[in-house]
Amino acid sequence: MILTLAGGVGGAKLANGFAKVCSPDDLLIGVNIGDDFIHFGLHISPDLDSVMYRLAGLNDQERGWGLADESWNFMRSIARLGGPEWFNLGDHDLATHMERTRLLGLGKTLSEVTVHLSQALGVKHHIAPVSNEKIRTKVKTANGDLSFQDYFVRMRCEPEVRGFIYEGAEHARLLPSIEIAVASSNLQAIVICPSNPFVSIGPILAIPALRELLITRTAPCIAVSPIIEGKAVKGPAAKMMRELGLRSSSYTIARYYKGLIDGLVIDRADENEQGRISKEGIQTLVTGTLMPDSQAEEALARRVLAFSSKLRS
Ligand code: FO1
Repeated sequence: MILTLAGGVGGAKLANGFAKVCSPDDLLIGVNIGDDFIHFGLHISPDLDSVMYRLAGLNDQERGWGLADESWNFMRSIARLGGPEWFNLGDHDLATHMERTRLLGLGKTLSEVTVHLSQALGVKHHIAPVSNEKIRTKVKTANGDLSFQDYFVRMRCEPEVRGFIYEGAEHARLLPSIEIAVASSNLQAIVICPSNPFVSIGPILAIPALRELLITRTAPCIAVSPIIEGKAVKGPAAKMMRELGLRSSSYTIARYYKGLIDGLVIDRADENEQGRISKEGIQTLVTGTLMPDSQAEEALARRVLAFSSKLRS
């Protein structure tokens, strides 16, 4: 059994790679819910949708979020009515938020709804929110605390970050299926996908039960660096590091996860960081980590699995 922890675009890509390599019974994809928010009265779960759409082969590659072959009639009509236009909801994507909100309203949990929606889209693998309870990432900035989507979309990641609050994480119950997976003897590896450590993985690691399980883990835990040559493949991770007074590097990723990971996968471009990372007691796999297509996603998943067997022996 492999447990992957994912958020955002990089997470969805590598999760898809693992879905190509592992059978549904051997893979559990734990997904960040800190980006979730209510908009137009709808419960929107961007990271769950990114993973679900990627595994369904329906995601829009250029945007990195939402569905391909989208239309925008709803947004055009919202604009005509003077409604909020900062967060774009495609007509087909809108159905996902409507149906999720309807099912939640009937008393289903977020994990039950996620199973229902992903199976309806033909996804065979298990996609799970890391908790059925509410966790919301707040970004502390020079001009106050912002909700995640306000910071990320409305303000286009421009405000300088000072820190993060993972509201609700300290009381959130880890999803039982993830708790069982991490504690089970046939867990082969835990993989932290190349997602933003602060706003995609941070909210997951802030769940006490999961952090505890990672510290006392029996299977190797491997992270894949989302930083290559000091830059984030996508998103504000490098900018956040600089604003927090950190160097934007894979070494900073190693320090961030120190104590929770046994191995870090870094790109060939960062081979020179291998020595410093090893000094932190973290083994490294140096390989190509960019995933321009599904073949690259699958190849990286295979290399991470081989790396985990090496760490286990
Ligand atoms: N990101 C944007 O930059 N602009 C948008 O208008 C936008 C709309 C959107 C709608 C649904 C959805 O699931 C995601 C959407 N995203 C948008 C991306 C979203 O903010 C990010 O995927 C995550 O929250 C961070 O990875």
